[in-house]
Amino acid sequence: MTLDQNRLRIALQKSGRLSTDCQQLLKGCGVKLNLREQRLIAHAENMPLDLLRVRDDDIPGLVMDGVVDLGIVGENVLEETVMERQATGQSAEYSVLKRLDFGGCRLSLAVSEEFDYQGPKSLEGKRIATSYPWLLKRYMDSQGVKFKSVMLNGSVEVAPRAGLADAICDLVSTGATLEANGLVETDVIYRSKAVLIQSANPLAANKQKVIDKLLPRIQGLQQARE
Ligand code: PRT
Ligand code: ZN
Repeated sequence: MTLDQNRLRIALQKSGRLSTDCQQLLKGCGVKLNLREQRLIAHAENMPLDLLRVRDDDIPGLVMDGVVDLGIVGENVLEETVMERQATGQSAEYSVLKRLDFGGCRLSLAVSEEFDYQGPKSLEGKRIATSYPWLLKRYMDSQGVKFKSVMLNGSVEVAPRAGLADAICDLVSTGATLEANGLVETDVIYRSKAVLIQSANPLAANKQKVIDKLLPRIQGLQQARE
């Protein structure tokens, strides 16, 4: 199966915290999907729409490079990708079609319970483990604090205990993970929700029609949930 240029292409997280909500959203919009196969691409049965199911980290780039028309991704991943791409001279254009009502979380600094934290200045020259080096740098720059970032794509919360870092900058929702690791949340540096984004490339009229049908339905679903 390949992507058909005449069908609206949407990139979604294949499996993870956003995937169930994304599937529910499409289902609620009346999109009939055949997701039983663990395939990269899924066709909608009742409208000209295809899903590309990938890792969430790949979604902003696929939209910005115009490989897909739309994508659903956390603002945290989106904003991090924008900063990284801008810094490396790649295009980082897109537009937000809709902020969604799921995937809520915050990106926060946290230190161990024993750390005598007196504000961001306490982290001057310290090592901070994170998967979001650009968002972290923007915040620390705004506070005028120099630090060393330790890039980890997983197990960020164990970094202080393992002696890899003095603090962490990680996503938090309930706070249970921080607590279980003896960490205390100190600064919220970014608040995030899932967003529906669109490529900056001009869209064919037949694809725009599909979007015009979906958007009011998403609006209606969200209103009903409020
Ligand atoms: O495989 P793939 O790369 O697609 O997935 P992933 O593992 O990178 O991402 P995933 O599925 O964990 O998260 C996808 C998106 O969900 C994130 O980018 C956020 O936008 C959003 N989201 C919402 C969260 C959380 N809440 C969240 N709590 N993403 C991660 N977490 C993690 C956090 O990193 C920490 O490990 O959950 C833990 C903390 O949770 P609490 O409840 O203990 O505070
Ligand atoms: Zn990811």
